[in-house]
Amino acid sequence: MEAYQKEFIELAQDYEVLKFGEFTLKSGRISPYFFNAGAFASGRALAALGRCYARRIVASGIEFDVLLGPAYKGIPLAAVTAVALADEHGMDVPFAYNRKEAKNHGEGGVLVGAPLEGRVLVIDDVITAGTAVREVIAMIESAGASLAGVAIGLDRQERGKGEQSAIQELEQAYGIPVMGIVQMGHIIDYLEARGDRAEALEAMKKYRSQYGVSA
Ligand code: OMP
Repeated sequence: MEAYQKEFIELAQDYEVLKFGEFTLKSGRISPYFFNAGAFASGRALAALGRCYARRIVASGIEFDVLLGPAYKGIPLAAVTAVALADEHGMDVPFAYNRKEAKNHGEGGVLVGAPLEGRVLVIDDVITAGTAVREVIAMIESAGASLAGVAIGLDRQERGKGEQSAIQELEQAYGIPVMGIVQMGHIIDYLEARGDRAEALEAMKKYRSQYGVSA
């Protein structure tokens, strides 16, 4: 595990973004953990979060023309990532986001910020079954742009419709990389290394054997 990945898990715990217990997911699965990116709710947390996304993106070597933050949770994530790319990596990249409902006055439309042109890198929080991200991909295609990849905070490494993870399905369907700052396996490794939270660790392993994929 890289230093920024450990930092990310610790940050998520400090801000109670990462919680252990019993949670019903959008997919209907009952999960022993939940990642609520909305709880990164202070200036220090957001600054650190932006640095983690930026490091993951730069480490991947992906080429793209514009960052897109899907409403709602993706918007601050893409904004802080754009700031960190500029401050820490000298990359000044265009930034855009969407509204959930089209505005029919003023500048109008659903897209705000830089024009959605060329290769679009989507910044979002979590992918479980991939439903949310597929909606964003449709929006990019209808704007006439192309998808370069997706950067997320957590890859839950869960099976989608078939045997593969939702992320593997997306990567194959669109021929793009989907990169998580951390994966569920990193959280398990982290808990194991610390040697505490034995109950949460057991529940995570059980959940992984039920819904998880190996890679
Ligand atoms: P999919 O659309 O199934 O990929 O689920 C992704 C969405 O589920 C996220 O954008 C969240 O709204 C929500 N979610 C979390 O935020 N954190 C989790 O740990 C799990 C989920 C989830 O419901 O699967």
